[in-house]
Formats: sequence, structure tokens, C-alpha cells
Amino acid sequence: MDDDARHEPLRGIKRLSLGALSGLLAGYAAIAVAELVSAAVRPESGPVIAVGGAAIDRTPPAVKDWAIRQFGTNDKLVLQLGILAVLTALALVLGMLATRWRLVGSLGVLAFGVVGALAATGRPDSSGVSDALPSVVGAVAGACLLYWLVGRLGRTGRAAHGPRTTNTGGTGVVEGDARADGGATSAHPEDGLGDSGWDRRGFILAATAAAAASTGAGLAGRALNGSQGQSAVASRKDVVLPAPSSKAAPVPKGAALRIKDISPFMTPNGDFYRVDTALVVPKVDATSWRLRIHGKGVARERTLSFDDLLKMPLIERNITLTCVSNEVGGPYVGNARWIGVRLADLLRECGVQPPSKGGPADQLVARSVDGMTIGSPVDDVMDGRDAMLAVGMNGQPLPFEHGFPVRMLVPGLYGYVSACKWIQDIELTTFDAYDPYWVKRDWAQRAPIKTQSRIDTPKPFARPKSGAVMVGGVAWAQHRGIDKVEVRVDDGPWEEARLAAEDTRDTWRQWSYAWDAPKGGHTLTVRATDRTGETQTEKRAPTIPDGASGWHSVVVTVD
Ligand SMILES: Nc1nc2c(c(=O)[nH]1)N[C@H]1C(S)=C(S)[C@@H](COP(=O)(O)O)O[C@H]1N2
Ligand SMILES: [Mo]
Repeated sequence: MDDDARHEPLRGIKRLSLGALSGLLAGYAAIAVAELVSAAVRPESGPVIAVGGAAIDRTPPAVKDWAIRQFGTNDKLVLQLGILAVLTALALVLGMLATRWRLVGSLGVLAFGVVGALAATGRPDSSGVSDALPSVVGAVAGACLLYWLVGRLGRTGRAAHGPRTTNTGGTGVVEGDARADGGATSAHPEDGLGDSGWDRRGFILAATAAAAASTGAGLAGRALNGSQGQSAVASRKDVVLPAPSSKAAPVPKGAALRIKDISPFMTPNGDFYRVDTALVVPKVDATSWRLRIHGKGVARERTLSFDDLLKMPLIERNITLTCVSNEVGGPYVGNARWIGVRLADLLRECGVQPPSKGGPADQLVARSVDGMTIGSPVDDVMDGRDAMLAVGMNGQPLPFEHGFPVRMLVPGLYGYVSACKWIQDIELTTFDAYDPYWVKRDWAQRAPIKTQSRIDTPKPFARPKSGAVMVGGVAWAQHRGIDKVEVRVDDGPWEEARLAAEDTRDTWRQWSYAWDAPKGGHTLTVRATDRTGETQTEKRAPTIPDGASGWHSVVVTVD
């Protein structure tokens, strides 16, 4: 029955390993408890999400672009895994430290709680100090657990003293622990104190119970956080999109070329690129959703419900959306059929005048439920183009990822200055008075989409057979329209590509070029000319501050 007795104090590797395990369990408990508490506060207030969000808010554009390039739409998963990896490493280290300085380990855990709390309350969507709760409560739970678990290991003098045989036996763990910690701040923590033995049974019991309780808390938190989205999911299922009063003109037959591997003219919702700062996709219940329109020069402030919007005349339009972070040849562009309320009409009902007609506000700032702010020129929104508050995408209510229940769209402007998802507020203001989220991070205040063209096929480093090779892709210059696309092989002359029929000047155009490919290595380059007569510039520009420029080329080897 040796198991029931106290053992020699633990030392060396075994002590460190069990300390590390204690740290790991404490970290796990902290995250799990925080998850449970976040269900009572807000799902976004959990420490991992909050720290991830804070990291996104602070990531320099160059690093953000790099992350998007490396990981694409998985960038957020990679970020969260990275945070978990760092937390794991820190938990291991704190656990090992705690075997020597018990209180220091626990204080370390609490310090991470403070970091999580600061991150959560500092996010643009923070709803105040309550967002600190999950991190704080989780950290306290983790700190207590670490303190308790490491206490089971028994305390030991410095290794130089050699093993001691005095055993405190049954004199009470709490008393012995208190003394050990009292000494934690002195230079020789345990000098003059006897060693206490290690409580193997207590450790195993406590560790097992903590692991089980944490798993329970974590799963309960997950389930509760998930169920909060259920009313939103139900409200989306209930949406019946009314027939638009102004239908999109039918897409001309020749708009879609029959070429293998070319981007389809309409991008299906499931394939549509997604770019946003949300680690948790906001789940907004359409029945309680409201949009407020207010600010400078708004004579009649309004607050609209989703039903109010659906009762208004709806327009249906095909619009190609592009992200400013799209590199030359990149994937962040897509074309969809949107249904929504014409934004200019709504603004006029509120008494808004564009600055070109004497209105006092030149910037419209859209604010989302997750605290994103996106500023668009009022003149662009009201100049007759089909700027809209969209409720439908390709015949369906907006997918949650793309802004359900309502998002904004302004043809011709990059998404970060026009396409606010999960919108809940529109404020009329000036460019001088307010910098929205991305402008605060050095992106341009105004950003019309640059003329671009992309080779979809052949792919880079493809090995087509010599002879007839079909080169194809898409070109876009939203709200100006594409007039011409040219292809160049190596340093040869520019040859005009065949353009698919134009749908509207707000949509991209497919193009193709029948190439009689000779054997060998070749570089294919494409460039487009928009309807203002301007040809896409060869000059390379980075994505920041207002969009990449340059020509897309693809290197292939013809066999
Ligand atoms: N709430 C919110 N809206 C947002 C963003 C965001 O981060 N948060 N990103 C914008 C950017 S940069 C782009 S390019 C478009 C992308 O829209 P999509 O994800 O539907 O393709 O959404 C815009 N709207
Ligand atoms: Mo974007």
C-alpha cells in the first residue's frame, strides 16, 4: 500500500515533467473555463479569439499580405493554431517554473489572463469590460489548478542540498505549501525548511478530475456558443427573397466562353473568395437586426428592420467584387448576382445630398456588428451606379460568411472601401473627420478598382503539348468596363484576344487566345484596356495602399 503513503520529494526530470504536465492542464482548464464564460458574455470574447483578433488589428499590412499569400483563406486557422502553439509552450514553461517557484507559475497564468482581457476589451467590436470576464475567470481557474497540482509534487530544497529524508508526513499539505510559497520571493526559497513528500495519489486524482472538468466546461461552452447562432440560422432559413422590381438584364449568351479551366462567369457562393477580420463569423438574427442611418446632413434619421428593407423596391444586378489585397494574378475577385435596395434612393429619402450637390458629408461610413468600419465616397454611392444594400447573393439570402443579413456593395470600389458585411450602421461624415479601420492602418481613403487581367489557363509551369493551346482568363475594370485584352508570347507583339460578350461594365469579362504553341519554355503575358481607353499599366505596385498593378504572366514549357 505504498501508493497511499507520501513518497520522497520529487526531483529532477520527473518533477519537471509533472510540472510541465500541470502547466498544460492549467492552460487547458483556463481556455476551457474561458470558453464556457464566453458563452455567457459573447462568443468573440474568449481569449484565443480575442488575442487572434487583436493580432489581426495590429498586423502590419506587409505581414497580413504575406499571411494571405501563404495561407489564403486558411490564414485564420493558421493564426489560431499559432496562438494555441504559443500558449502550449508557455503553459509547459510556467508549469516547470512552478515546480521551483510555485507562486510564480500561478502569477504567470494570471498574467496571460490579463493579456487576454486587454485583447478582448481592446477590439473594435468590444462591448466593454464584460469582455474581460472569460479571460480573467479562466486564468484564475488555471492559476488555482496549477498551484494545487504543483503542491501535490511536494516541495524540495535546492538540489545542492542533496536529498532530504525528513517527511512532513500527515502534518497537512496546506501548511507546508504556505511556507514554501512564503519563501518563493527570497533568494533561497526553501532554506531551513524540511522537504515534503509527493502526493502521487492526490496528483493523479486532481489531474484526472481537472482534465475531465475542463473538457466538460469546454464542450458545454462550445455547445452554448453554437446554440447562440441558431436563431440566426433559423432566421436565415425563413427568408423569402421577394422578386426584384428591377431585374438584371439576362446575361448575354456569349458572356461565358466554353474553355476548360477558365473562371466561370458567375462565381458560385461556395467558391466566392472571403476576406474579413472576423475569426468567428458573426451570426446575426435577421428578425432583430436593425440598420441606423444618421450623421451630417441626414435630415430624416432612420432605423430600418430587415422586413422594412424587403418591402422596398429591390434591384437585381451582377457585380464583380475585388479585394485590394489581391496580387496581380491573384484569386480575390468574384462575380455574383446580387439583390438589394438601391442605397442612393434610401439616402435621398433620409434627405442626404451628395457633396457635388452641396451636401455637407463626403464620406459614408458603414459599421458592422463586428466593429469593422468601411468608408465610401458619398458622390460615388449617389452618382447613379448600382450601389446597394444587398440581401441576396446568387438567388439565396447572403451566406453568413458574406454578410447575412445585409451587406453593402458599390460597383467599382475595392471591398475595403465599399462592401461592409454584417452592416448595422451608416453614418454620413467627412473624410477629414473620420478614418475607418483600414485607413487607420495606412490603406488609402479612396480606392477605385484598378484595371486588371488574369491568365486562368494554362496554369504556371504547365506542360502543354505543342500545337493548339487555348489561353484564357478574365479581365476587370468595374464601372468603366473592359474594352480590349491583349496577349503577348515571350517578347513578341501584343495580339488581341477574343473577348466574351460584355454583361455590364460592372462585371468582369472572360477572354481567350488561340495560341499555336511551339516547343520550349515560353512566357505568356496579358494586359487589358478599359473603356476610358487606358491600358493596364506594366508598372508593378504592391497591394498597399490602393491596390496592386502590373501585368500577369505565366511561364509554361511546351512539350
Ligand atoms: N464586417 C466586415 N466587412 C467587410 C470586411 C471585414 O473585414 N469585415 N472586409 C471587406 C473586404 S477587405 C472585402 S474585399 C470584402 C470581401 O467580401 P467577401 O468576403 O464577401 O468576398 O468584404 C469587405 N467587408
Ligand atoms: Mo478587401
